[in-house]
Amino acid sequence: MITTVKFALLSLALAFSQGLQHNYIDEFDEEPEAERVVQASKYGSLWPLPQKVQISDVSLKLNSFSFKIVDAKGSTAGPSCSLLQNAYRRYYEYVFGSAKRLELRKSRRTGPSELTELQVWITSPDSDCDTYPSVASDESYELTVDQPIAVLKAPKVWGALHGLETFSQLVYEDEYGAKSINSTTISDFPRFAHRGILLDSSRHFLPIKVILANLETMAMNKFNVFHWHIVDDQSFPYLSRTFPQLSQQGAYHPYTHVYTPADVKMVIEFGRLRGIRVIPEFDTPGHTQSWGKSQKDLLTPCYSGSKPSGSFGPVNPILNTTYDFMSQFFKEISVVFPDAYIHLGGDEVDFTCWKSNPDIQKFMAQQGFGQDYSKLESFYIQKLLDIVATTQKGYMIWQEVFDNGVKLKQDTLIHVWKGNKQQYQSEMANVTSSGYQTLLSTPWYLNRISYGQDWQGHYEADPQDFKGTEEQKKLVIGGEACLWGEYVDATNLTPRLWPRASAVAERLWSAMDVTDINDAFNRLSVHRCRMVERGIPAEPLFSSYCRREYR
Ligand code: CP6
Repeated sequence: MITTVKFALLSLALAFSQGLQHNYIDEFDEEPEAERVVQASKYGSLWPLPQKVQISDVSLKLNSFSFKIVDAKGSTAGPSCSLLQNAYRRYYEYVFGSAKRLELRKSRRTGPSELTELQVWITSPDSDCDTYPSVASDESYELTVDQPIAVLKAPKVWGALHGLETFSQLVYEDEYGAKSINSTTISDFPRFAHRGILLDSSRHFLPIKVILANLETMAMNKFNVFHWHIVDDQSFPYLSRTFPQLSQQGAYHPYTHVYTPADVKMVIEFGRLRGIRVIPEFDTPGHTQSWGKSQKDLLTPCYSGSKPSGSFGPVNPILNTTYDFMSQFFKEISVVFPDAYIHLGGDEVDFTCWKSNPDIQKFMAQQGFGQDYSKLESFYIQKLLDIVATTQKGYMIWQEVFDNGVKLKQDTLIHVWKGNKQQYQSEMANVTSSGYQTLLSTPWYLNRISYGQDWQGHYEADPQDFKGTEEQKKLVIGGEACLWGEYVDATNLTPRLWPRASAVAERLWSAMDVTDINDAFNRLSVHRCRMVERGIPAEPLFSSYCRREYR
């Protein structure tokens, strides 16, 4: 399985020609690493690296006819747990998928050193099989591979899902396509509980197929939160049962570019079966142009001098009808999306329109806000948070809401997305010293691209790298890689995201001291080929080849 790239000379030649271009094209500010070839890691192609791994030299054969993934005897999740049965099927396919035909020809019984079974043993009295994953879910597992059986032990199904992925990553192939696995002991759990990917389905509509393929790839990388930035200024593809006119008027197309209740259900269940939470974001009061297409009076009319200009700004915070609408809307959202959290946005509110509007000016004066429009923003958010709190949901918000000093419930998650390294580090320090839990995204804006191996920068960033006490560090519950959609649709989403998001996956899952960039390159190169082999068009890290290329 370990691919040693033999074409060092070829890549040298390629790099040389790129080096020549470098003299003429200024934007190419990174030198290709001409000498870099993929080498075997002692950890094989495990990604993200488990917390504790011991791989021995003893290799065992896997035969696609005799090998089975089964429930262990004492397991609290049996044949009735379709989440697990589904996963067994999936991982059997991933382990043997490409080699079954080869083996038909030479399907002799293998010798004495064979692995015949993977037993999956859920140990906790409640397996969580029929529940939704949460931030508190136990995702740990232990895996022992030893002749003649392997045992995967996990308190809950969530750990078992991760363990199955890890098991599949241990399997490799000899030059005849026969599958082997080495005797191995692994004990594993995530460093952070919240490991997310943000996709934006407003700037471009993302077909359900693309979203599901992304969830599948997330599972291969042990991500566990799909942050669905579902609507924004440009379009409103969410089909609301309570307010169907929102997508009828606000989607790019009222039938073809919408997510129906059935679509949303499918995404949520597909995620659940992979241990992935779906957290929707309905961003207000800014980023709401598409909402205004159908909801008259929801947005603030902007003025040009003493007359309305015909354009609209953020949500109108001074009307009671606004809050009636939000109550009804978020009541629906809280039922449609089962996760305990909703992302309420609150970022990038432009005050220009509010400032131009005489009614808003009057309201500002009445409330004693002076000229401080962030007070008006806080006024709105405060009321929105009170509304959402009545739905029993927790909320996530972008950092501006914290920066503006809005009074927040203590369990609010503050999502840090702005600034340079120094700025986001001090933001993390401020948020946590106020006792709030936080999530980091700033270094992981994967919509930004540059020439060269930018995954290394994503790999090096660490959400706990800021000045603060141990208590503060504990309030960092993870991070999210963001793929904003201005320049992304179904044609380029997957290769833009993968394997660059994989770098973030390892930072969020593996131990803090897993920072060896060369070992990461070696494992990630093979992991990337594995994604390709599984039908995911993940882009290459550098000059290289995969045994089975994408087709
Ligand atoms: N849309 C929304 C966006 C962004 C944000 N919110 C964004 C800002 C800067 C960059 C990328 C995306 N497109 N609703 C900020 C959270 Cl570089």
